[in-house]
Amino acid sequence: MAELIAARSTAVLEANWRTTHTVPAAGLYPHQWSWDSSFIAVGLSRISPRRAGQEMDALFAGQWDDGRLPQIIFDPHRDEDYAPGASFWQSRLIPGSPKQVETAGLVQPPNHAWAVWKIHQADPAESRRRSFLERNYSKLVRWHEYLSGRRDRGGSGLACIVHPWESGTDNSPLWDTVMKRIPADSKTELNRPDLQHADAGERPSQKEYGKYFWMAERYRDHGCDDADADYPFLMEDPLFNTLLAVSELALADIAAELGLPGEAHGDRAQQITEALEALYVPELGCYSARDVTDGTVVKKATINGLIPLLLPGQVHTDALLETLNGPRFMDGRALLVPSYDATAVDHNPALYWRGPAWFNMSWMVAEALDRLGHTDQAAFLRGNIGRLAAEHNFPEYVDPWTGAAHGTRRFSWTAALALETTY
Ligand code: 2M8
Repeated sequence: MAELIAARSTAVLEANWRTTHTVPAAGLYPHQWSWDSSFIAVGLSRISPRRAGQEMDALFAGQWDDGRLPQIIFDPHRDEDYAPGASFWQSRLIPGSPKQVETAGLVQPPNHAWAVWKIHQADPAESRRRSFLERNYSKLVRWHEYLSGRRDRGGSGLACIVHPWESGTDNSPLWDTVMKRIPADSKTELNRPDLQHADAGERPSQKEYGKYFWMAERYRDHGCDDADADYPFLMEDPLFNTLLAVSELALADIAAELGLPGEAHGDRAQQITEALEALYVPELGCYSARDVTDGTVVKKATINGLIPLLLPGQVHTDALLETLNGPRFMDGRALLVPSYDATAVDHNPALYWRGPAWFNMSWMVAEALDRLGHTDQAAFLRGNIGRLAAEHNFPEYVDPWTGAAHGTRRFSWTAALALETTY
């Protein structure tokens, strides 16, 4: 079984490779996406550390002067095939943007330092031969400085996201309340090439897209400078900030390997972990998101709120595990972890980030369970990741209860993480 999964995963990754990087899926996602590339590179590192390094190099080529790693690096030949694309962002006109490539102005969750450290660990000799860590350490430090500096819009020590796309969990119920006050009348005409590749019932609605475009326009037209005082979407997300803390710990490991002082990274991870406490919701037994514009914490249980299980020294481990295994999530019958509270009336096991199980999330939960010594449940999730991926042609996401496939197929991070589980 493991050989079959590995062979099929490798074939998907090979087919989705485009000279310098891997696209998330041919058709629906024709450019390079930031956090996808980290997951993809972790998988690639098992079969080709060299290619994993190229994947990250291509991503860092899009870094802005302020340190940000953009959500998307555009393939100039595919501008018609995804919206909003390079012609919407016109990034070269924005001060501080890279001039060799065109990118989005937004970002995605910071799983990059974590990925770089994992790629190094997969083959340290190869990594040293190519100076992989030396090459990337200062870029990662600048990326984190951007997030901890300009993005700490609430002054709480947590980074804010400024658009649902930055969460990676685009139409998560976490954003519903704030989305209500976002206008839907963007100046740009709504163009939905995504609907040529995916069922409309499995994608965000036209109304949501109007709001997504409105926010992206406003952020772009303010020079992507994070200084727009009245900007209406400023959210502290537990998933985003957990990955920042986990990545700070990876930077501490990278610094140690390079013989550099790394205590500041450990301190920073600790500060983020402590600041996250303000996002813990005892009655849900998990973390949630905070709206920085009015200080309210959203009362909804989503997969984002369980990812803090990855934090060492997590004080709510028992409660988080109880929530994971209780009726809101696994309930003794799920094959992979649902993205949204199964007891919620609007849980929909087929709709994008509003119920289905995603392979990257279950993979991160399995990583956390392994670290906590819950190896049986980690093995259960890892086994289902590989099996469901290979059986259903590497779907973007699945029904958590039946395993039925949804979204696009031959999806790269599904393939990469299925491959990873075979090692
Ligand atoms: C989805 O997001 C993009 C926008 O970034 C989209 O819906 O068009 C999300 O699942 C996100 O997490 C992922 O990085 C991206 C590409 O796979 O697709």
